[in-house]
Amino acid sequence: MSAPVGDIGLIGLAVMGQNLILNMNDKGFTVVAYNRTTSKVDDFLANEAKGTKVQGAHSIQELCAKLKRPRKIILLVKAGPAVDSFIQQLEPYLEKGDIIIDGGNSHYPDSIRRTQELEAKGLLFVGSGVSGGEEGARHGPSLMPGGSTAAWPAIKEIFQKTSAQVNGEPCCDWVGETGSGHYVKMVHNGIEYGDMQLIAEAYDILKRGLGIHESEIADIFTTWNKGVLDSFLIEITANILKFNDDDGVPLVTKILDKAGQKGTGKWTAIAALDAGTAVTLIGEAVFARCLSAIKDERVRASKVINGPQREPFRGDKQQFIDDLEQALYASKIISYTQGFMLMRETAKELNWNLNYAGIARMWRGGCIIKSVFLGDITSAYEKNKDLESLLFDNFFNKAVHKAQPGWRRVIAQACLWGIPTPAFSTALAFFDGYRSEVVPANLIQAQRDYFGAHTFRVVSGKENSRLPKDTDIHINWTGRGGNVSASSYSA
Ligand code: 2AM
Repeated sequence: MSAPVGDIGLIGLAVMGQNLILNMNDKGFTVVAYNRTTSKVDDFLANEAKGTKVQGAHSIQELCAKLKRPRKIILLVKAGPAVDSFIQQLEPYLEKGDIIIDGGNSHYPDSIRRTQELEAKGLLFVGSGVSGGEEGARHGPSLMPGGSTAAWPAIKEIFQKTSAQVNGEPCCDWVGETGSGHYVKMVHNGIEYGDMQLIAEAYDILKRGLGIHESEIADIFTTWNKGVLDSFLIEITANILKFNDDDGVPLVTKILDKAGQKGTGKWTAIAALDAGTAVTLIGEAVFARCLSAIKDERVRASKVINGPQREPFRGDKQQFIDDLEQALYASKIISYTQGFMLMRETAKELNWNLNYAGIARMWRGGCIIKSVFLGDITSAYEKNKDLESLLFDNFFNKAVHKAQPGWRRVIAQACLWGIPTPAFSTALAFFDGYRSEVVPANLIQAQRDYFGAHTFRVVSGKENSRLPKDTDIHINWTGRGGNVSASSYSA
């Protein structure tokens, strides 16, 4: 048998898999392709991959035999049992140090488990986020690999050449240990939910608040796309708003206002609740989709529940539009602040050494949330890799201060109009909470102690004989409840 020629193998010839193969082939790598339904291998070689260096395999054994060592095999198959099934099928043909890479939309706990299971057998596992859809896969996706750190030197060149490039830098870097690649991809998707919700709220305010037509709103977004909001999502929003149906009516106005979701935003919100981190904006973005989905109920409610009389806007329209741009920008800063807080908290819990500047760099190009803004986040973490929060970075601190007055005016006006701004508003509420030295949790602690003897601590400097320092204190608030705290009894 001839010496193996394959630099990398790929299993799963749906569109993403095919496009990623063609992309890697363009970058000079020899890819060996396999698919459960092997007729797809022949179809692919005879059509899309015709005239390329791509090789086919009709069995797992043949695939593994055609790969140079250490073998590298990317799975791009349906998340869930299919991934475990292929790992099982591959194992007998792999040797120590070979690498299985899962590029599908796996949930990160599965990637943590798979890394541990394969490492115990002397194999290496990488769970990689792949973002950018079919187009990204073909011409340069954002790649977020994490898992067995020993695998990185072997896959680095292929991954970084295959990914999107921004200013000559690849949108791919090593994320960190075990399930961190898929974790970061999940947070990326959550942030995408947030960005989309913020843009939708801005559209709603411009349309229902200021009464501006879609074609003009498109122009506003086009202008914004030249400034701090410069991003893929703003760009496509302008294009969508300009797109008319055959009768000249903006197509977007004919689309049913029920948003779908595949679940990655929800995963992020659940992960945030589990980690005890206030990722409120992504949460609101998920809930806004839930509220949109109960269209019939909303229609009934709209008949019987009145909001305020919507007064026409009498102020300076252009000033308000500029305020709205700042509101969007400030809210976006908060959303990314929260997303990075979540990653930091999880990294602490799971002992991951996350590369935050690298994560921002990976998201700068190739993916749905790509933006100029992510370049600024990269710089912030390059300056200080242990940055506690983006709001402590000089650039973002100044930006949010500058945006603050307009941000508040927009939310206040939207409230008066009765136009919902869950994402804008929760961002501002988080901002005001985060910058508060004192929050009213003292009262919550008192209530908890009053009804449940859950105890509280006293403020430093306010101690006395009844309120000792560094002690869990229970007070008999009513004279009836007794003096025993909840740690020793449950009511
Ligand atoms: P198929 O072409 O044989 O259906 C996207 O669906 C990709 O995942 C396809 O390559 C598909 O293979 C593969 N896939 C989906 N479910 C699978 C399963 N249970 N086992 C193996 N491959 C699967």
